[in-house]
Amino acid sequence: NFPSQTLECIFNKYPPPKNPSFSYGTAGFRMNASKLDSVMFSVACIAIVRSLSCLNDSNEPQTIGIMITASHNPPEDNGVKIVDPFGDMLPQNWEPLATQLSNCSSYKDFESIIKPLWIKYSSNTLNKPASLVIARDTRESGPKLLNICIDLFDSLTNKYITYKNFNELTTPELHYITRSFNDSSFGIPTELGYYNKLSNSLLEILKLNNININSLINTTVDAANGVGADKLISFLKTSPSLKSKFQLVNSNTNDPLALNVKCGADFVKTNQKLPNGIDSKIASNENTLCASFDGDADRLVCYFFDKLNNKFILLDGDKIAILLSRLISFLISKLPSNNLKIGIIQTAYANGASTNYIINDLKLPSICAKTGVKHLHHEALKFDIGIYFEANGHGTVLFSDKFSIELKKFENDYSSAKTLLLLKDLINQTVGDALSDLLAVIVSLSILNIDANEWSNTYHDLPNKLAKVVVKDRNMFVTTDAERKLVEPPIQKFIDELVVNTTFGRSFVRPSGTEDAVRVYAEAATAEECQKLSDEVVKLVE
Ligand code: 16G
Ligand code: ZN
Repeated sequence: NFPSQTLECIFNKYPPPKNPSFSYGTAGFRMNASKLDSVMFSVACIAIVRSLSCLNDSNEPQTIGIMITASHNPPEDNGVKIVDPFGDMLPQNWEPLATQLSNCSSYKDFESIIKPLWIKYSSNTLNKPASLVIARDTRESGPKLLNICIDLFDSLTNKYITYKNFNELTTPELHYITRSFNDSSFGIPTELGYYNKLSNSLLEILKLNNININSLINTTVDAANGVGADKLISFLKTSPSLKSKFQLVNSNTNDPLALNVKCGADFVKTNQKLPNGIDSKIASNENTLCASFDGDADRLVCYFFDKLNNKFILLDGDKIAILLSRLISFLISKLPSNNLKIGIIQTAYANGASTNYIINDLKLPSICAKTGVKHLHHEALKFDIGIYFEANGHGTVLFSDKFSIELKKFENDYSSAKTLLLLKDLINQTVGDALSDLLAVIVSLSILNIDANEWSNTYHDLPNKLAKVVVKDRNMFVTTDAERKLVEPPIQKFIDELVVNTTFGRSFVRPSGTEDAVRVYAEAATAEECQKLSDEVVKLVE
């Protein structure tokens, strides 16, 4: 029961390059869009097999998602990743299969790998079809790449597969929809279902805490000229009462070449400056917060311009994690004692000042995970409330089943318990989500009764620098201790010596998972010391 002829026909329609060397990395496959045709076919096949391998209680294949995006990369790139039934990433032990299949240069090789798996898994499903959902961001190459998957899906009959094509979605919307297909208690698997879940929980939280919509901070959103722009507009159409609180800039999705150019979360975080379209006058308005999404709207950074000191102030993923933690700690403090485990998960890139604040002021456990959302997500699942953010703005808060059970005991007597339960609906439980995180930030400021300036003063970032070093072979760089220490090449003891001689010094070296380069992070008490440490570690790496 293996559709050999159909697969061979489509394989040959989108043949792989001569010596393929693709790799399913931190963010799936990602590269120049012109090279992705054969990869799309492989991914579609893996997604089918993955669906056949994940059965629900009735032994039916669960729904798997395929998202076509290259996030904050330049307009000419694209990429694709697979979303698992619960809305999380493809498990790591499936990644080698994805890599292996994409690197088959003949159909014969391809079939020799996929056929045994396809047959093995479909025999458990009593021949029920695989189930898939697929979407893309606004990139110019998106429709063509998506059609390669559709070409395959339509060539296979209903016996093999059922699927739904959502065309344009943000990455977090597709994660939400994938999960909702498999778990109806999570949500209605449509865009409208997603918008309603966000706005219903938001409006209910406001009502419960006696907050008038007009008193919320005004937000100017830079949508990176990406899919987040179209979706913010759609969201506000479904919740008109919120419309006046949002201003949208960089929303030109008709010009594919404008995507992520001089705007968006990555640009703002990397350059520590305002994006095109937001000048210092707008950004220094009192009671205004600026926010940037990235190209697929799974990352958020906030910021404003401090007119008094003529300074750009960034509120990055670390600051967002701390704000949400403050809100959660505040709400929990109003409840009778409970034994919910709260933890904050960061990566080595988290500013040392934020980690100190977590440990010394919030008195919460701080965990360091490897870079990449899947690693943080995995650690966050170990807590009843797991708050995870990368400094670059990708993150969310995961609430466990025990959290819901415990808080339901208090929900009739304590509005803070009810608010916490509603936060579980407001904050996307599957993956980082710029829109959902932004709403959570706005609510947090309002409930904690602080403005952006007070938020930024929670702690002060240590000066830091991220350098990129192009080396002969980045695979020679092997790390341990959540990427904070190098095992190979043997230069860690020299890095340690430099760090010890720097006030509040910290530095680490890790190979990039998305680019052919090595990254060097340095942090110190002053900008001068930081620059010196960075230069010296870079020299060791070169
Ligand atoms: C990917 C990751 C992002 C991480 C970045 C690091 C996901 C969905 N995306 O874009 O979270 O920060 O890689 O890139 O996990 P690097 O390895 O090149 O430094
Ligand atoms: Zn992204």
